[in-house]
Amino acid sequence: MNIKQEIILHAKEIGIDKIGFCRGDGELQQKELKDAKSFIVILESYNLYSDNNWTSKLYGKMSKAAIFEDYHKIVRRKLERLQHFITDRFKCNSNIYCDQSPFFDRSIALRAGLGAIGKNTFLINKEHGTSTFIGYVLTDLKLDHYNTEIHDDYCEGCEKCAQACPSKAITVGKEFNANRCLSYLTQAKIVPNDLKEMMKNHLYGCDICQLACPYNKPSNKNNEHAPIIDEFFDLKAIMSLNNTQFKSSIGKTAAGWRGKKMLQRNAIIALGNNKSNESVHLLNEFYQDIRVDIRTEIVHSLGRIGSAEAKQVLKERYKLEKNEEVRYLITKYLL
Ligand code: B12
Ligand code: SF4
Ligand code: SF4
Repeated sequence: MNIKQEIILHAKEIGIDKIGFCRGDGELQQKELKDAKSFIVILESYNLYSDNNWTSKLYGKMSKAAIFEDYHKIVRRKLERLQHFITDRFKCNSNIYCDQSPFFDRSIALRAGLGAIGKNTFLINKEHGTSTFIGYVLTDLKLDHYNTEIHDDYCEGCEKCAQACPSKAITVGKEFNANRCLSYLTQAKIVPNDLKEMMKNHLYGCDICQLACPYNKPSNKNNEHAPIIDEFFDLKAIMSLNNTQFKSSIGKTAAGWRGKKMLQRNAIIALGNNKSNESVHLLNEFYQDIRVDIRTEIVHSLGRIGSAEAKQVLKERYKLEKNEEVRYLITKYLL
């Protein structure tokens, strides 16, 4: 058995979905690891589908990639096991990476023959579709064979992801516009006012272009990671979360890294997009918040709703608001 075959066999034993190999001896790789030679790349699949039924009108959505244990931890655990194996067996040095790295994960997985890049910018693996996470070991171990990059066009005239994308982040023939992607906006420090409407009720991430892709099917044999949180969240519940509740639930998922306030900001945007009297009522209730940035977002949401009820709430809040900037913002919406 050659080195590669031994590694593949071990990867199977520790439950790695897919494994590929490519050269890792470039300048950047050398900077990261002395005498770096190879990348050992893995895919961890996850399930995009659920049979959740949600009846509440005022709910927000979490990406399916963020309802279980933070994938960085899951992938790193598997990479660590792989790293132990190659260190013991081949006496080599290595580093492990997932997401936070100086490299582009999709390009490395592409080079390692794990799939092709789709119009939605995802790495598409024929067996697992797009719903995979990518991780890799960079090592000074030289391998006998490397995989071949896939050059096939897996999309072949399909444009379903571009048609489904609500923000036109994917437009056929143009570069991906990450600044418009809802996944980016739900994590962005500042969301431009004119893009808030598009965010609809997304609290963290977005799965729409993946759900549109024919390579993803409920019948794919993807990993079912045990959910820690629901895919759907009552917006009122998000606004009422305390720090302990947050840490023991969303805080443990990939949606937790930006903190509680970011999700509450997105819940306020979702209430502003809902435009019902019920959301006006909730926004008024949450206005008691001591955090100025939260009150500012509530003013934006009420202003965007713009109904007689929303304006009435703004007028009443104006009388009590002490912060000059928030008062000024209210007057702008009441003009
Ligand atoms: C910044 C970032 C984002 C940004 C921007 C994403 C983007 N598409 O550029 C935002 C916040 C929007 C984002 C969102 C998401 N992300 Co993200 N993100 C990253 C991160 C940290 C860097 C990516 C980056 O800057 N890419 C710049 C582009 C230019 O380079 P690239 O990623 O290598 O891919 C391009 C090149 O390979 C090039 N290319 C090379 N060869 C070829 C050949 C052909 C034929 C073609 C057409 C293109 C091509 O095209 C690729 C696509 O643009 C990576 C981790 C990492 N370190 O790489 C994760 C990563 C890309 N994200 C990931 C995930 C899971 C997500 C989300 C699904 C999370 C969610 N549920 O909301 C969404 C999906 C949104 C989307 N449609 O991409 C996974 C993707 C896994 C996969 N199977 O593809 C990664 C790889 C993290 C990981 N390690 O698993 N993400
Ligand atoms: S994640 Fe959502 S917003 Fe981003 S490209 Fe895909 S469909 Fe468009
Ligand atoms: S939806 Fe169609 S065009 Fe988009 S990535 Fe999937 S196969 Fe390619």
